[in-house]
Amino acid sequence: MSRLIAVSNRVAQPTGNLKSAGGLAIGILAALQDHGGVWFGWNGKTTSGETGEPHIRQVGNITYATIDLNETAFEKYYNGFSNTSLWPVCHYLLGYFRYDRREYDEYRRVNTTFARKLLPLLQPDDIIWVHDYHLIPLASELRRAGVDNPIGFFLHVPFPDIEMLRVLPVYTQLLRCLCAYDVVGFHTPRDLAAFNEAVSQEEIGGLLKANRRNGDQTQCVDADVFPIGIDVDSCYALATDGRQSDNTQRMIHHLHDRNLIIGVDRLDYSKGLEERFCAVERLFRSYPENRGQVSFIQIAPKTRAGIRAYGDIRHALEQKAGQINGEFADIDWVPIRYLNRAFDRATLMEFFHEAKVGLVTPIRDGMNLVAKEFVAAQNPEDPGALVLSRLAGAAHELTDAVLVNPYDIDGVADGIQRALTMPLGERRERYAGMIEVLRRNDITAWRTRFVDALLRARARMASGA
Ligand code: GDG
Repeated sequence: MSRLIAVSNRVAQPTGNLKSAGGLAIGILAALQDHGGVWFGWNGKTTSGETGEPHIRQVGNITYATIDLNETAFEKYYNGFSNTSLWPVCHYLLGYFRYDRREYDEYRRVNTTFARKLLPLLQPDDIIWVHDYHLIPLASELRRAGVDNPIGFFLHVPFPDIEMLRVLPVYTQLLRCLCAYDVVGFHTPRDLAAFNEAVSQEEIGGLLKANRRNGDQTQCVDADVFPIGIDVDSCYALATDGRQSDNTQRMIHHLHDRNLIIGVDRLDYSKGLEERFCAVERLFRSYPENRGQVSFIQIAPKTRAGIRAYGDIRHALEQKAGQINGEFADIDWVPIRYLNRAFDRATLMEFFHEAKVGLVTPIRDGMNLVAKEFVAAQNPEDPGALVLSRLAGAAHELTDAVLVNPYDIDGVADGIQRALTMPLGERRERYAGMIEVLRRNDITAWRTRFVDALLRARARMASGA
């Protein structure tokens, strides 16, 4: 069996419980635990000097190979180009967009560093799977260094329409870099269509061909849809194994048999949290029967603390939660509990299991694993209902959720009310539809389909096709 080399900006700590890991790390770890392999990337430490040799650590069937990064390079590559240029463009949020050529140059340099440090670890039979927007140029760099293993790229965030992409002065370079991969994967058919549209633009078509590994070949990169999934049984087992955490017991005690609405998101402006808080406020205003009867818990661990917009949203949410609680709270009831910290995974699944409504309303999201985890953690006999943004990739699969437009505050409030009052029969039917999709497109299917595409790419190369 070929070794699978997964490469991502950040590698999760082998011994950590992934409390602060995002969806990408959850997905990669599950895929690697399934298949075995190497996980290469940044270890979360910055230094004032040059990047040293990778630190190697074996845990179970996974080899962790991690590097540190120079602090100035990190600032420009990560906080700068990756998260202040690419992230807002991919999420159609130009209010947060900024471009600086020096940051892009550093982004390219860090990708070169990744390639240089990965190179000595590679073996001829390896297949390489690169993850996300931080590392778009990595295949070009590896090819330049003579690597001819199959290399795939998976984009965890949305691929924007070409008109949005054009906001980036370097978009043609990035498209050309994407076409140095053998396989490029997206979450949804919409992302794939946007990518195909972008590369089919005439000016990029020419660049594409020139960039292929064999300059004389004109075959196109194999681009396809690989919706990321979850390990359904493990979510359910964590939710129901009877070892209820202290946090869950306390939460249930304070709930006093009220209905629980739950939201869990990294603290990110793309997750639509301000709009969501407004919708919960509107729920208590438009449907006053919920006052004293329903509690909303929002868990939002901090991320990307080095970027100002992320501090701003934190303050805005603290203010909004305070205002809503100030207006509606009673002696024995608080409408919103806003918890700005991470919980362990088992506790999250237990919270999902207890909740009557899962509230997942990003204003744009590649997929959204929380939506899937919420459904997986439900009691099949008496499941809670999912209220899901149409602008999340997950809405392509979870069509049995109560779908809402996250900008439509009244619409989301109506959606929550619908979920709160949904008859058991309808909840069961919707749950059955969603769990069927989750099982079909689970984490194993995601990994298997992508690895198979890489193996096919290798077979094509071997046959010279
Ligand atoms: C990116 C894309 C795409 C959250 N809080 C805690 C915690 N989490 C876990 C969740 C879930 C993961 O983090 C978040 O995944 P999402 O998919 O919802 O969102 P992103 O982090 O933005 O992920 C996204 C994903 O990559 C995969 O391709 O779906 O669109 O943006 O697993 O449960 N985990 C723990 N404590 C927390 O407090 N333990």
